[in-house]
Order: sequence, then C-alpha cells, then structure tokens
Amino acid sequence: MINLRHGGFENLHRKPPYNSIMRYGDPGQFPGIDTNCNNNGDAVFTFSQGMRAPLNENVLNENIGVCDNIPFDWTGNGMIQNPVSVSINGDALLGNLLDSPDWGSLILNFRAAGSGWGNN
Ligand SMILES: [Ca+2]
Ligand SMILES: [Ca+2]
Ligand SMILES: [Ca+2]
Repeated sequence: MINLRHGGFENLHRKPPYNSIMRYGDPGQFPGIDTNCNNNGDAVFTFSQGMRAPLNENVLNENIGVCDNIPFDWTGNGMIQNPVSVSINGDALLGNLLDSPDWGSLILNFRAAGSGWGNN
C-alpha cells in the first residue's frame, strides 16, 4: 500500500508542478512524468521528488514555465506573457499549486520477514 493521493499530499488534481505518476493526466499516470519541462509526459514512470517550484495561478510567469526557466504558454494564446492569471489544473479556481515529495510519503507495507520460518 502506498500513502499517496492524486495531488501528493492533497487531493488537488492536475497540478503541473506535481510531476508524478500519482498525478492524473499528462504529464502523469499514463504518459509518465515530464523530464524536460515542457509539461508533457516522457514515458518515465516514477514518483515526484518534490523539487519543482510552486505555481501561483494568480500571477503565473510564462517566461519561466514549469521548470528550468523554459517558457510555457499557460493561457494557450500563442504569446509568452508575465503575469497571467489562469487555472492550469482543470478546475475553476485560482490557487497556489504545490509540488509534493512523494518519496518521503511512501509507506511500504512489508510483512514481517521470516515469520513462520524455521520455528515449526
Ligand atoms: Ca516532457
Ligand atoms: Ca500566453
Ligand atoms: Ca486551478
């Protein structure tokens, strides 16, 4: 069993900074995580390291994109702008979208090793 929700520490979906197979959509569960900061999956299936900067949907800077200062057109209008206000996770709300360090939250539920061995 793993102790993760689809936004990592929360149930908020489709957060671009949250780069994990736990995330719905692309990047995320089926396309894999984004390894080159273009916000599309690259067929790498792993968990988030929690190292991406938050994205505040009220004041997004398209010049710096989702990581590595690679521009991303969040508003989809063909122009790289700063600032823009737009919801980028598929809901109608503007909020601060946070990455989440999955590896620290993973709980691996091993059975007690060796139980029943050599003592019957
Ligand atoms: Ca990518
Ligand atoms: Ca734009
Ligand atoms: Ca939103």
